[in-house]
This record gives sequence, structure tokens and C-alpha cells, in this order.
Amino acid sequence: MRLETIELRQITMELVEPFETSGWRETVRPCIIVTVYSDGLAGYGECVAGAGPWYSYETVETAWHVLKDFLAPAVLGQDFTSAEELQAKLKPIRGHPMAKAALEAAFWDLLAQAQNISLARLLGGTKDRIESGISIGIQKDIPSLLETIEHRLAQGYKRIKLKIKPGWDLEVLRAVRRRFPDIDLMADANAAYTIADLPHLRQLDEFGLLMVEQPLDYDDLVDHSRLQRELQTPICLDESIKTPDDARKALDIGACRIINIKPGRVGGLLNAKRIHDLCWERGVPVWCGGMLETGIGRATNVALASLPNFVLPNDISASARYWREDIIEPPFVLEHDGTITVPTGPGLGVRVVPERLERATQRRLALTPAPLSLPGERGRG
Ligand code: OSB
Ligand code: MG
Repeated sequence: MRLETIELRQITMELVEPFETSGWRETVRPCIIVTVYSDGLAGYGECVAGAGPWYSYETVETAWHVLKDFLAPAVLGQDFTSAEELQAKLKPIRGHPMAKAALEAAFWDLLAQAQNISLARLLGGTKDRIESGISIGIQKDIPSLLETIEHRLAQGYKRIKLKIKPGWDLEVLRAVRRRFPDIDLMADANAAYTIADLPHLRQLDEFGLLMVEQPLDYDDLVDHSRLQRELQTPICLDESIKTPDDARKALDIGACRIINIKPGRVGGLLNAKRIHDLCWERGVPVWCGGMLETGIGRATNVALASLPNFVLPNDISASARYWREDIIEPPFVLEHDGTITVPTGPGLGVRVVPERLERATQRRLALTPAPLSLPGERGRG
């Protein structure tokens, strides 16, 4: 496939309710939608970098810069037949996994469409439904949290994930467990603790959590390995796993027993699949995390989560949990059994609604191959 045009759009989506973690609070979600055009087809990818460098160093601005000035120029006008080839071309550009993942996702969508199969099938997916969990942000008080959980369980979500931080942890979990003794429950700290909190973190073991996600620093593996040796509760790493090599090292030193895979965080679907395969070989369960995606990023994640070792409920919830109106049709809905159906149409298998995308757009840029400068042209005119 020859990459003829790459379009960048910065859009803003208003969340139905604010989302608060140990480190930041989001009310709107700015993101970049990458469209790659080839041979009459359009492939879509979403860049999950947010407004500020809270979850990782990438932001909408850094991603726009890197996509426009480095990633797009490295591939425009060239032919690629596989994601491996595309990844090799981007390799000299260090870091910026979310920017790379967005471009790669758009390419995967194109590849699948060109073969007239779904992205899930192209990736090697084996499931027709994926299990859906929900991530609940920090609430104003415990009664509101209990009410929110009640509501989400009634909707059918299979697993409840609570955001925790110092001061919103043990007491909260105790109240939740008192009210809901048997639900599948977990906690995500988004790196809010240090190894000095070990005595405090040991108390998490009394709540029968499925796992505790990213308790320590966003770049750390070593202290997590120490913490895991002291905890019964499995540690799941999110922020700390940025590459397949990170995953291998984390498993080698026992820094976690579960991995949350986000294609944006690990530089794309190819790396996501490699981490999935590595974990599968080693008997380590994985699940797909979320970054409050629009329907485009959600469709990418749903396809990924259809792979066989995604054996724990994912942070892939219904479109309506995030947006009043998504930019795709049909929206993702929660089935009665707490699952989301994997689309079977070509590529992402959802339709991007042009008017909605247009309405959400803040800026756009169409990039085409640089014109060849012909010999003798230099200095003329
Ligand atoms: O840490 O998993 C996280 C959202 C934004 C950034 C980081 C995280 C999250 C979530 C929500 O927990 C997942 C989702 O439903 O998209
Ligand atoms: Mg997380």
C-alpha cells in the first residue's frame, strides 16, 4: 500500500462526566485522529496523548509535532505491505509511542480493509465478544462512589476498577467490600505510592482484589519487583510497560503477574501483539486498558482484545459511558452478559460519521509526499 496522504485532525470531545485519577482530572478529551489514504481507502487511527504530560510525557502538541515533522515525512509516498515494515521505517525516531501507534493503527485499518477482513481477524483475534469492565474515577465521597458502583453493576459491567491514591484507598475499599463482598474488584493507583509505603500497601491484601494496578512510579520495575514479593495481591503494570522488552524484563524480575496492554502506550498494535504473545508463552494473563478513547480508538482496542490471552475484563466500556454522541456508528454497547461485540466488517468495522468528526475538529492538516526537487531546478526562479 502506498501512503498517499496523511491527514491529522485535532478534535475535542466532551466527557459525559469528569474523570479523576490520583494525578489529574479530565473533563474534555482532546486527541488527534490520523487518517491515512491509499488506493481509494481511508484508514483511521487515534492518538491517545492527552492535554498534558500527566499519564506520560506525550501531549497532543508533542504528538502533532512528531507526526507532522518526523513520522509522516518518514513514510509518505512509500509502499508498505506489513506493519513490521512500517515500524522499521519509524525506528530511528526515538520514543513518542502514542504518536507512532496512531499512525500504525491507521495503517492496520487500511491493511485489513484492503484484504476485506476485520482488523480483529487480521490481528489473529479468536473471540466474537470481549469482556467489559469499568474504571471509576475518584468521587467526592464514599456514598457517591457506592451509588456509582451500584449503577454500573446494574448495567452489567463485569469488573469494577477503582482509582485510588493516598487518602482515598483503604477506607474506601473497606466500605466497598462491606457493601459488595463478592464483586470482581481492583484498584489503580496511577503511580501514587513509593516503596516506603510498603506497610500501608500490605493492607491491600485484606480486600481480595483481582490486582492492584501501577502502585509505584511510572518508570519503575525494580521497586515493583520488591513490592510484588511482599504482596499476595497480584500487581498489574500499566505505565511502566512501554515496550515488549520492558514486558520481558518485568516478568523476568517478577515486577508484576498481570499486564495491562494499551496499544498507544507501547507504540502500536504490533508491539501490543508481541507483548500479548510473550505473556501467553509465559502463562501471564493480560487485558486491554483504555485512555478514554473515541469510537475510533475503542474499535482498535476491541479488535486487539479479541486475541486469546486477553483473559481478564478490559477497560473497554460502552460508548455512552464516555460520550453523549460518539464520532462513529454504530456506538459500542454493553450486552446483557457484560460483553461488547467485536465488529466483523472490514477494518475497524465501524463507520466514522463525517459531520460529527467535522464538528469536533479544532485544526486539520493534510500531508502529502514532498515534491522531488529536479536536477537543475535549485536556485531557479
Ligand atoms: O490508568 O488506566 C489508566 C484513563 C486515562 C488514562 C489512564 C487510565 C485511564 C482509565 C480509564 O483508567 C480507562 C477507560 O475506560 O478508557
Ligand atoms: Mg492504569
